[in-house]
Amino acid sequence: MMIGIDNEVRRFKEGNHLEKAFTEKYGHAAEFIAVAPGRVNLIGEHIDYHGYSVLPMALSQSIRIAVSSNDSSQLHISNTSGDKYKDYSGSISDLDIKKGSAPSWHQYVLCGIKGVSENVKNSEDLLGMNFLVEGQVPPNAGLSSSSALVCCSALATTQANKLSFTPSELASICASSERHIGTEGGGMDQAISFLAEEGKAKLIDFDPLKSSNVVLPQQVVFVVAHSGVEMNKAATADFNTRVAEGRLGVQILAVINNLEWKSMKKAKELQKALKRSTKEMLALVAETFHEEPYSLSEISDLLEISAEDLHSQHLSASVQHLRSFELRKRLRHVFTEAARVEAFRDTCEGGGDLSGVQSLGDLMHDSHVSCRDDYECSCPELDELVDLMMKNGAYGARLTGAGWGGCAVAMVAKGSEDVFLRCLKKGFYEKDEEGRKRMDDALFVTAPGAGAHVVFPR
Ligand code: ADP
Ligand code: NG1
Ligand code: MG
Repeated sequence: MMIGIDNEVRRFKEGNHLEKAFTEKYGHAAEFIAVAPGRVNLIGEHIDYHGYSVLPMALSQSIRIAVSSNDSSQLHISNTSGDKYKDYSGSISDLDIKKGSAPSWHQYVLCGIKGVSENVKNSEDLLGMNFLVEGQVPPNAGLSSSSALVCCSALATTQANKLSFTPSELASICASSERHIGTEGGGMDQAISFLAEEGKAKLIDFDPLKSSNVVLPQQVVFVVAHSGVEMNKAATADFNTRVAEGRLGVQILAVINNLEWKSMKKAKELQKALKRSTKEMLALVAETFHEEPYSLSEISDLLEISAEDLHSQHLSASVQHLRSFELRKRLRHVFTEAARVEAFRDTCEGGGDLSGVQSLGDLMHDSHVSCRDDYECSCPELDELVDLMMKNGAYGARLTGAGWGGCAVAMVAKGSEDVFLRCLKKGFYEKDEEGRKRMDDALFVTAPGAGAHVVFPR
C-alpha cells in the first residue's frame, strides 16, 4: 500500500471547521487535509533508540493540516491556535532548523518538509505550500504531539507534490528528519503514527522497521491522565543525556569485549555481537559497572582515548557540558525494559485470562519503577498519579513517553472505568482550581486509533 496519492479516499465531513478556517485564512479552499495521530506507549520506554521493540497504540487525537499548494515557492504555516503558535513564512528552499534552544513550533513542521525534500530526486521542484495546522494531541505530554506534527507535515508535502512513499518509508524518513530538531529519538513515534490501524496495538521492531498486531485482552481498557507538568524534550538536555549515557555504557562494554566500539551505538547491536541473552547482558552490566556515576576521565580511560577526544568526537553538542554519567542504572533499565516488552507480547499472545491480565499490569508497573529509579525520567507529580492509579484498582500503571512530566497510562478492568475516572478526579485534579479547569482534557479512556491518512473535499 502506498500513502499519499494512492491513499484510500476519505472525504471532508460536511461543514468541516478546519476547511472553513483555511478558506478564511487563505482566501481559497484547501485541496486536502493530512491527518497524523499521537500515541500512547503501553510498554517499552527509552529503548527504541537502542534498537529494541516497543509496544504503542495510536490515539484518536491527531494533528491535522489543511493544505493548498502555491507556485511562488513560499511556505505559509499557520495554526488554529494562533495566539500560542505564531505564523511563519519562508522559502521552501530555506529549511533552516536550528538546534540548541527551545524550538519554535514551526520548526517541527519544517522537519517534516525537510525529510521529504531529502528523499526526492529534485528537491528544487517541490511546490510552495499553505498550511493551516490544528492539534488535538496534548503538547509536551509524552503522547507524541511532536512526531504527529512532523509526520503530518511530511504527509502533507508528499500529497501536495503527488509523490508516493510507503507508510514505512515515511516513518523512517520522519524518524531521521525529526532529529533535525535536536532530540536523538529512536523512531517509535513516527512508526506508530504511520503504521497504526484502528483497534490494534502494535509491536514495533527496528532495523528493519516492522510492525505486528498485538491483541490486547478484551476485559481491560486504558486510561490516560496528564500530570499537569509539561516537558518539551528539545528544550532541555535530559533526553539526549540518557541517549549519551546508554551509548557510552554500550561502547565501554564493546571495548572490554574487544569489539570495534566507535560505530557501536545501540544496546541491541552489542547484544547481537556478543551473542548473549538479555539475562547475561544484565549480569555483564552488573559485573562491569559500579553503581556511582562516572566522570569524563574515568570514561575516557575505559575507552582508551583522551578526555578531549571523548568530549569533541563522541558527545553531541547538546551534552558536551556533562561531567558525570550514570551507566549501570541506565543500562539496567534498558535490558530489563527490553525483556518486559517481550514478556508483555508473549502474555498477550497467550490469551487474556485473569492471571495473564495481572501479569501485564505487573509488567507495566515494573516498567514505571524502572523509569523512576534507574532511568530517573519520572517526576513527583507522575509518581503521585501512578500511585493513585494503583491504589484505585488499576492492574498496572506507568508513565508513558519520554517522561519528566506528561502523562501516565493505566490498565483497568472494562466496566470499572467510570468509577476509576471519578477517583482520579477527586484524588488528583479536584485538589485545586487549576486541576479542576483542565481535568476534562487531561483525563480520558482510549482505544487504538487509525494511522496517518489524507482526507479530500466532498
Ligand atoms: P511530545 O511528548 O508531545 O511529543 P515534545 O517535547 O516532543 O512533546 O514536543 C512538543 C512540541 O511540539 C511543542 O512544544 C510544540 O512546539 C510542538 N507542537 C505540539 N502540538 C502542537 C500544535 N498543536 N501546534 C503547534 N505545535 C505543536
Ligand atoms: P516523546 O515523549 O513523544 O517526545 C520520545 C521519543 C521516542 C522514545 C520516547 C521514550 C522522539 C521523537 N520521541 O517521545 O523515540 O524514545 O521518548 O520511549 O524523540
Ligand atoms: Mg515528542
